[in-house]
Amino acid sequence: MQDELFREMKQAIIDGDPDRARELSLQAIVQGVPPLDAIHHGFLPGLNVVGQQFEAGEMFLPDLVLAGEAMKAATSALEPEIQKAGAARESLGKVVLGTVKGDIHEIGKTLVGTMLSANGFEVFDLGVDVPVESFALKAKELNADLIGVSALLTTTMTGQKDVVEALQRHGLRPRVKIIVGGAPVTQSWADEIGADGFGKDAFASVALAKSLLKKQGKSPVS
Ligand code: B1M
Repeated sequence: MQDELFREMKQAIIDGDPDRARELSLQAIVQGVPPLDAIHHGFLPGLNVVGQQFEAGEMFLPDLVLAGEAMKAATSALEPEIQKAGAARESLGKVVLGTVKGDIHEIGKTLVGTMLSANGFEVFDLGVDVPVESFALKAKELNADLIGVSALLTTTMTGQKDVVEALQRHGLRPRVKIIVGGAPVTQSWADEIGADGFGKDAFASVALAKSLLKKQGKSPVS
C-alpha cells in the first residue's frame, strides 16, 4: 500500500501537479507514513526523473518549473509534521541559510532548513539568489553560529567561495562556521574553498552542523 502511495507521489511530480502532490502528502500524514520517507522514497524519485529527462532533452523548462512547484507543494504540506519533532527544544545554535546569487533552486535548501529547525537549530532562511554580502551581514546582525550556502548549478557554486571570503572580510572567521551543499558540490570543493564542511543531504547536514557547533563548545548537543 505504501509502495502504491510512493508510486503516485513520484507520478505527481513527473506530471507537475501541485494539487495532487499536496493531496498525497496529506494522505501520507493520515496513514502515518513518516514525512521524510514520503519525501525521499515518494516525491524525490519523481524530481530525479524530471531532471534526467530535462538533461536528455525529453522534458523542457516549463516541465521543470511545474515539477518544482509540485515538489514545493508536497514538502510544504509535510513541513508541519517534520517540525513537530523539533518543537520546544533548547536552541542548538543560530543558522543563516540561503541559495547563492544567480541561483533560484530552493527545494533542497529549504529541506535542509526544515531538518535543521526540526532538530533544534534556529534557522534564518534568506531565500534564493542571495547576494554574497547578505550572508555576512545577517550573520553579524544575529550573531549567528553557522552559515549554510546552497548551490545547484556548476556556474553558481563559485558563489560559495565568495561567501567564505566575505565572512573572512567581515572578521567572522573562524568563529562562524560555514557549510556548503547542493547537487554539484563535493567534499573536495568544500575543502578547496575553505568551508568547514559539505552536507551531502539534509540528514548529513544536521549531523555536520551538530558536530561543528559541538567542537565550538557552543551548544548542548546530544
Ligand atoms: Co534546475 N537544474 N535549472 N530548476 N533543476 C538542475 C539542478 C539540473 C541538474 C537539471 C539537469 O540538467 N539535469 C541542471 C543543472 C546543471 C548543472 O549546472 N550541472 C539545472 C539547470 C540547467 C537549470 C536552469 C539553468 C535551466 C534553464 O533555465 N535552462 C535553470 C537555472 C535557474 C537559476 O537558478 N538561475 C533551472 C531552473 C530550475 C527551476 C526553477 C525550474 C526548478 C527549481 C524550482 C525551485 O527550486 N523552486 C529546477 C529544478 C526543479 C531542477 C531539478 C530537476 C531538481 C532540483 C531539486 O530541487 N532537487 C534539478 C535536477 C536534479 O537535481 N535532479 C535541476 C531536489 C532537492 C531535494 O535536491 O537540491 O540537490 P537538492 O538538495 C539536496 C542536496 O543537494 C543537499 O540536501 C538536499 C536534500 O537532500 N543540499 C544541501 C542542497 N543544498 C544544501 C545546502 C547545504 C547542505 C546540503 O548546506 C547549506
